[in-house]
Amino acid sequence: MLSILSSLLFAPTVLSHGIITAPPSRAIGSAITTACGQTITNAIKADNTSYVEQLTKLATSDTKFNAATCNLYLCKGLQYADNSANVQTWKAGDVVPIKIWLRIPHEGIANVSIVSTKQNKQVGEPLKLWTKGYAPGKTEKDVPLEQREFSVTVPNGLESTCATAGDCVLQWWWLGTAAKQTYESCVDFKTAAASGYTQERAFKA
Ligand SMILES: *[C@@H]1O[C@H](CO)[C@@H](O)[C@H](O)[C@H]1NC(C)=O
Ligand SMILES: *[C@@H]1O[C@H](CO)[C@@H](O)[C@H](O)[C@H]1NC(C)=O
Ligand SMILES: [Cu+2]
Repeated sequence: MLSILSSLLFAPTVLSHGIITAPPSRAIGSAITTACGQTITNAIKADNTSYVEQLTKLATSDTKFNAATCNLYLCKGLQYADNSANVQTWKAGDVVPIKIWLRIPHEGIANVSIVSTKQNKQVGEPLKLWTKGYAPGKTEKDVPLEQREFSVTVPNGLESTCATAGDCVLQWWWLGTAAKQTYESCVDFKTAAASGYTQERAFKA
């Protein structure tokens, strides 16, 4: 009982917990303030590894928060317009190394997926999926390295869906199941024509 109480009392609330550091992930700018209001911008500025539930709570206190333009459950509301200088260009078969700064672990589930931003819908299967045991322990060192540094392979079939920058993101999504905290971090990318891939396949075959 006492331990439950103290863990509630001392649960970290402000300085939380994870973000993609490579490739460059979405950051704040003027567009998120327009879309989400100053309170959300300030919160992400203070801690860009914070969790979505904290932001949704803060949003209720800001009359400038607009759910129609700010979906906190997609890239934490971070906007393409603030990140158009950081668009990666990938083609099917590319192997993309990803690095995550996981400040404070909360054991749970996670995945890395391509998400179409207009519908906030996953495109295809997750590129990485942890159905349990993601981010265990108390400090970053407790989290297995392969959960923080790994590669994904760009799948086939994104050639038209993700040809235009801003239409798709690679999203890292993590839910601390006991903490009930959701983390999201997004990389903007567009796909290049897949002709090179086809040739390479034909050559190897
Ligand atoms: C997140 O914040 C850290 C400082 O705490 C900074 O070094 C890093 O560039 C920021 N990353 C993004 C994507 O905002
Ligand atoms: C994968 O991540 C998405 C967010 O991008 C989330 O909505 C979905 O529930 C996750 N799926 C699994 C199986 O973890
Ligand atoms: Cu936490």
